Amino acid sequence: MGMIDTAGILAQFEIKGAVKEVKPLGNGLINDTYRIVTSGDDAPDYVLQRINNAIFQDVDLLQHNIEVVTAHIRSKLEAEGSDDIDRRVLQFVKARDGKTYYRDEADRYWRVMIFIPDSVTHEAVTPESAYDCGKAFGNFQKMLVDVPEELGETIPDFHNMELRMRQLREAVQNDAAGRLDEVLDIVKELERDADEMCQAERLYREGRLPKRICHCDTKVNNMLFDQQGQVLCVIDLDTVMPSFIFSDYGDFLRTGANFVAEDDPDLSKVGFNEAIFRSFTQGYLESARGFLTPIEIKLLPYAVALFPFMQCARFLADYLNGDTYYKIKYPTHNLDRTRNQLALYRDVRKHDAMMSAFIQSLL
Ligand code: GN1
Ligand code: MG
Repeated sequence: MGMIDTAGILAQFEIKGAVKEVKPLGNGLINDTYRIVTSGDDAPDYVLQRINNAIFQDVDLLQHNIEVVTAHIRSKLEAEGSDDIDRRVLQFVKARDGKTYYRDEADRYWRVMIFIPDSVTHEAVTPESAYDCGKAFGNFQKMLVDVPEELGETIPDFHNMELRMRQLREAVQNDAAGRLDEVLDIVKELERDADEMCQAERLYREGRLPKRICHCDTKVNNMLFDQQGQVLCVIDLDTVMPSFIFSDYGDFLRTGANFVAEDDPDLSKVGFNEAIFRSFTQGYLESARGFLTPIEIKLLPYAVALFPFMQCARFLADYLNGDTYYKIKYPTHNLDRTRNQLALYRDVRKHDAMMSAFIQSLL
């Protein structure tokens, strides 16, 4: 915990019980997270989190989104008579001033949630769990289709492919780290498909594609499971914002359906796992097909390609910029990530027809 005065921070929130222990939780790269173990009858454990306000610059907007979304999900669960509601949606603890976050003297932002008892996270996806993940993320979007107010973007244009190409072109122009020569072929390949990959933004401007409230960070470890392996709820709500539904569908498969991790340098192992694609898609469509428009469904294979493509452009831009955004463990880490995502993109594109046929077969 270093210099952080957890007792002082926790004193700002309306928590029950006495703090017995504070221990690090999870392996997120963006926020710092701690589990607060308490003693005392009916005192729950808590999760204390420092919000990274370098990345999420409008904490007030961010927490407002989270409050609206969790309240909406809670009311949906109540209306359908769901059991165990407190384990199916996150609950935030109010600070003394009534807000769901607290800003300390050092300009750090903190929030506290109730720790969901008997919950675990998983790091790996199997064909069996992919179906449940698809259902859960589809259901998350479904519950939020009728949120009664417009939410802001916690990172403006987060998944806007046109913006990501502009940022890459700028990085190429600047060549700040002097690395352009070794990646020219990759830049060319991305430029070749850039127009196609930017079709969502064009369709949006033409009024043919909606934005909906999405999670925008749909990794398997952003979900809580119970001890029996059933999905409890979706967590890590900082990036919940209006986006194309492709964000949740495509980004899950980018990590979940790659045979290896996104930074594996052995490109011969990178590839698109069809079994996981199939079961995730089946689960997702079971939840989501009722609200998706034909164009959203038709473009699901595009979404599967879009996210490795976008991530490739983002990693490459960061490599060219001299590694200013993503944490790296060695100097060519972002280059390995770039090549990995490009290899995945190429392999996904070989599955375009298969993906479309499979989706058609489910409808
Ligand atoms: C970042 O920190 P992490 O792994 O949850 C990034 C995602 C990228 C991902 C690539 C706010 O997420 O968009 O897909 O790295 N999040 C942000 O590993 O930029
Ligand atoms: Mg996370």
